[in-house]
Amino acid sequence: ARCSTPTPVARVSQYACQRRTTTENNNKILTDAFEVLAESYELNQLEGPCLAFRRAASVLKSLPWAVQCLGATQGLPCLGEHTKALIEEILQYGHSFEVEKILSDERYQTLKLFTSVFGVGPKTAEKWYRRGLRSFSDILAEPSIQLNRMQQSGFLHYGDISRAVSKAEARALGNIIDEAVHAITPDGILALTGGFRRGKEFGHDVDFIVTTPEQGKEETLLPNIIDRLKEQGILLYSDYQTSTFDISKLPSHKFEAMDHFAKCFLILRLEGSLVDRGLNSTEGDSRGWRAVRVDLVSPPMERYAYALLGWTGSRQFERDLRRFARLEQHMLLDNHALYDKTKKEFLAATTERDIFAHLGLEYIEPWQRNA
Ligand code: TTP
Ligand code: MN
Ligand code: MN
Ligand code: MN
Repeated sequence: ARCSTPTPVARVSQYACQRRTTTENNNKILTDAFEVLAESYELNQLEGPCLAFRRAASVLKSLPWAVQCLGATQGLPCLGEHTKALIEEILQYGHSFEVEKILSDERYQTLKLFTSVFGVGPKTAEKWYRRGLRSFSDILAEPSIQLNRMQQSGFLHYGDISRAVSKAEARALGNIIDEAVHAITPDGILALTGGFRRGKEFGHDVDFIVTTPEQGKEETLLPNIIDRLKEQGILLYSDYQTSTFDISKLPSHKFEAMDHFAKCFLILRLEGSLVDRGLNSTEGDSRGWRAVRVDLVSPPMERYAYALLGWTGSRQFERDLRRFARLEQHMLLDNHALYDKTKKEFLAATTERDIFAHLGLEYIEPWQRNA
């Protein structure tokens, strides 16, 4: 097929942190296909090919135009032979045989189902699959399986927490957390982060940063918030992790490792009219609440900018910020700090703009980080 290649604009960077990616995706058919492959590799714990497909998807997400012929992808970074073959196949037939095969694969379907439960990762899913388990009822009926507390809550609230959270619901939760923070400390600071800060309409959870300007006081903030939510009767699950933050440590280049700030993974009961009861009606359930996943992280104030940048995402944007820092600037970046290996010093920052400037990057707004 012939098609005109778009007039070459500026070179597209291989780093997501040098691209502007809004929530508008002009190449969803292609990126959805790449993401199925990435997911399949991830479920099989093959990190390399998984990342290759995530990178390819991320590049196409940043394009202000739809790819209509293979020629149009010429000069784009991160697209290998495999991805190009997929693009060609999808442009020609509307779908990919390889992707369809994965989607109908029993192992893929089962691992995806199992990992959709809060607290179940690829390793646990794999273990259950190898034992011949194929459904939730198989798992729940298996006496030798000991679910941990997180997984128990995951099953208990499965219907609610696998349903997308809306912006309005995120706002309502923001009000609840804001009220709690300020009741505990009047000068407390609350910031929405994660996907909703990037302007997404829906999320799988709601992420907040909470802190206070008083040095050290942030340490007790989360336990106090949790107590308060419990007293209000809206705490359905809480996994609180104390800070293991060590200021003398160099930033970790490994992105997938969790950061060391105090944080908690919660399930909250959200009351009120915002709940879409339509989806519950088949259960004959007219309850006026839903369960929602909420993440809170509490960095010390002097690390606020790094924590905000790290928790705003997207994951691909974060990966590339770190990769860019390491490979292009000889610096180490993580959620806590930025270290210049040439100067052998940590670089302080009070805003995200400071960090982009340290890295020699143009500032990218949160809503342009949907890489
Ligand atoms: P998520 O909430 O997983 O993702 P999201 O908000 O981008 O998308 P969704 O709508 O599906 O919720 O993570 C938000 C960011 O937080 C992500 O960039 C990774 C970061 N993060 C850390 O840096 N450290 C952590 O320990 C965790 C749990 C998340
Ligand atoms: Mn989130
Ligand atoms: Mn997510
Ligand atoms: Mn989260």
